[in-house]
Amino acid sequence: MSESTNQHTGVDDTSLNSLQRKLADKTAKLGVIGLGYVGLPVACLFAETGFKVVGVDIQAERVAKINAGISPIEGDEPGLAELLAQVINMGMLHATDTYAPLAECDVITINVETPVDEQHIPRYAALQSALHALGAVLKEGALVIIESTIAPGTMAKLVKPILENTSGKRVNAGFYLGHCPERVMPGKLLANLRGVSRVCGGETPETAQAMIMLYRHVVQADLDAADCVTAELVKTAENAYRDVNIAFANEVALVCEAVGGDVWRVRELVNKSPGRNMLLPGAGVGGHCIPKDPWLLVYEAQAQGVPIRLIPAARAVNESMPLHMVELLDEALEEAGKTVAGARVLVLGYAYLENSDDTRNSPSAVLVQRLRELGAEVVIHDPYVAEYQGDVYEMAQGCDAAVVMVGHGEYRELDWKAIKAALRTSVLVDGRQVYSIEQVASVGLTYSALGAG
Ligand code: SAJ
Repeated sequence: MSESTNQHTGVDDTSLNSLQRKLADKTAKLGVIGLGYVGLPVACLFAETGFKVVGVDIQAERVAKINAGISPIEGDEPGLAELLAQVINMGMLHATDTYAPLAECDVITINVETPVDEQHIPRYAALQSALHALGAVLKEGALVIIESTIAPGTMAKLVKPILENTSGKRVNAGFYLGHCPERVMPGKLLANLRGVSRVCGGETPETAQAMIMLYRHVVQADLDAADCVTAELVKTAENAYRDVNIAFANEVALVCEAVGGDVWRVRELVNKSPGRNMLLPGAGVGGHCIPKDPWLLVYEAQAQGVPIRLIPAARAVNESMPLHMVELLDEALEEAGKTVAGARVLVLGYAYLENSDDTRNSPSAVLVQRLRELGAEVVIHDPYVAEYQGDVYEMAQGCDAAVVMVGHGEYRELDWKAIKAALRTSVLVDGRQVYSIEQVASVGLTYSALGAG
């Protein structure tokens, strides 16, 4: 057996050894498929460290903007626009809407959307399309890394077979394969890519080591070697963990309402107990990953008939919270002699997260739809979402209630005397503990807070 034969696979690792050398001296050519809010910063960071990077995206206008050094990513992403302009001007990054240039790439990451549908089934059309197109041009000995979040089992059952069948190469021989799930957050894309640890799941331990060599150029945090299924499990479990814990806080809030407690005070005192960290109850759970990843985590196990109960139940609790806000509003309006039907309601916050303009899976959308179904007139304000910006005091004019759905900083500074003066009926429903009862009682508002009985 020659010295470069791999004792795990019995395959000559020459290509992996040469790839590792190219990763060490940054002569490896990188490809990034999917130039969205994950792929674009990934491409920029590797280009900044000295790799030649080609980015591929199916949206021609996005490709054109990127090649002009203009970031297509909405929202405030510190440093991204400047970094993109820099790497484009240096000629280290080039974007294209064709896969042909990937034929020269030694490493290709795939960063495309991996949504679940209404029935919580993963929909991998974008991933499958990228894999088929990549397989057709895949270079001998190239390393393919899936960065998108995927259900445990997907690398083995979907990614590997498609790449082998479309490239005619065998994994660990004609190409190498790994999964390094991204851990980015809107508003902190570059900071997270540089500063948050990552799991490098390789088809073989040697592949995982090659991945670590690549990411070490960008990531100043732990890079943990693992196999692919572990990497799939870690990313989906970490977000399911958060979702279940938010659901726990939400259910304690419902208990507090029923028995006359204040969940915010309860949470504060619970968290004084060693090893407790109760999260924040709230008007709902939105965003691009927390509502989706729990379903990816449990998909394969459920398909095999394993009784999975807690994680779906937590999803149901969190999905019910915007509707619970409608119930709180209904009770508060009734106290003021009004009904939801015919009421004019000011919704404060449409983004899914405080101080963000991201509206993906926004709980406010669920609340607004329900209010309209019940015959209310809805006025939406959000200082970060362009279509809902405006003078909140003017928007409060003639409304019967204000409902706080998002804890934007601006809402913590509102002049409630002025809001009360503008409101037709003085009702405030607070879904994010933006106010204290003392603050609002002093201005004579009928105040209803999530989790305060
Ligand atoms: N939320 C609550 N209560 C909480 C925390 C969040 O109701 O205690 C709600 C938020 O209002 C929002 C939703 O949940 O609607 C999601 O909030 P999030 O803070 O989890 O923010 P995300 O969706 O951006 O989650 C990301 C995730 N990061 C990655 O997937 C890489 C998540 O794993 C992180 O834990 C989270 O950021 C974070 O810690 O900020």
